[in-house]
Amino acid sequence: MSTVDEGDRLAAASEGARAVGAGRVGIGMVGTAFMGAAHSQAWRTVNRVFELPATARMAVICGRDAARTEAAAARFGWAATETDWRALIGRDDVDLLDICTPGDTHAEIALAALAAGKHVLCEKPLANTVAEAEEMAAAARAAGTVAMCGFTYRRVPAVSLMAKLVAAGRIGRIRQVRACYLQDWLVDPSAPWTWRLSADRAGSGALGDLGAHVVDAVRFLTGAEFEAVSALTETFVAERPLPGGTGNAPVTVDDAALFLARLGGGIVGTFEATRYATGRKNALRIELNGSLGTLAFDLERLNELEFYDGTQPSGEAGFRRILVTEPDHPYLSAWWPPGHLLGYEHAFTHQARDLLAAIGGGEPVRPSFDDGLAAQRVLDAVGRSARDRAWCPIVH
Ligand code: SOE
Repeated sequence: MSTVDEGDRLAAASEGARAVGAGRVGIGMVGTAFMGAAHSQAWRTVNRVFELPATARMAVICGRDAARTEAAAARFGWAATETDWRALIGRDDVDLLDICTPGDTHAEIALAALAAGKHVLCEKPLANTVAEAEEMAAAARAAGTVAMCGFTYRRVPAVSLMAKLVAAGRIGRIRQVRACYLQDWLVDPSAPWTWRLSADRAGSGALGDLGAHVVDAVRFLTGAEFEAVSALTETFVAERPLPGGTGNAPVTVDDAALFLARLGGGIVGTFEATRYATGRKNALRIELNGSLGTLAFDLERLNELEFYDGTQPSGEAGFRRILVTEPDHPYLSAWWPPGHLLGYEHAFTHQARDLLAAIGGGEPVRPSFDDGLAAQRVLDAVGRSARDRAWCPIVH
């Protein structure tokens, strides 16, 4: 561990020590990869940006490999390390379990944390099956602690603004939804196998990884539940090389999922999640067509929202681009002056903000584990519909 890293780590620990008694919330995070890094950035930043009734203390990070976890602790600013997540459950310096692990471990960790009276932040999708998600949601309701599912895109300011405009009736009654999440990191057949390509580990492929975000965002924006779906899925590359060149492993999940849906309120929609949209790197796109107008968002232009106000005189109507960086836009008053733009990571800091506000100030927390369960039911129905080549109803 380098001196600088040790310095970061001591700074984190001393900051946490200062916070003891000042509404401190000890965080114990399981996972050291991409989501572990993103969540660490959020915990490190949140109290430096937002005035909150609670302060996050980055108490302990947990990973199976001791050396890699030590390196992550030094790099990300965690005060301690563990190699068994069960140790976090028993630590009295951990008030919140932050689960950043593959989907096959979410239920076991979350249930143990809730039973121990901890708050929980669980990465999406909530679980790999509806049964697991039902158990987790019931445990969260019984525990009475704060339990959030990490659908961070609700907290991109432009998406939050989109929800506010819908709720204010600015596009009237929603008729159609058009939503997709397009990536292309598997287009190269030589891209190595990962746990995300195993149904046992990940539950599903693009559907659960990317489609879950689409489902949650549409539930959040419309306030409507998915009622029935008709789907198809495809796996384009059936096996991939194992890292280290020790042979190949089968791909047992979808590479792409496409589905039609009926939602409450008479809404109809078309949906897509794929890792084969060559050239599209991280394009979560949502368009809502209403009786009075349209709103459209693209994650690859995440500071912008397109708005067509159909109430304007036809000679003046047209799509306008709202640059969502004004201080009265959601979360923006804490950041930079208009036009100075936010990024992917800021939604994670907003997620941490809302968690601390819920823990320290009793603010309601969404998306809850019940939201995670609702999304899981849609994912499950899409999988069954694709398998059975038939419409599949969804019972919530
Ligand atoms: C997939 O590549 C992924 O990392 C998702 O797992 C995340 O949820 C999404 O935010 C970015 O893309």
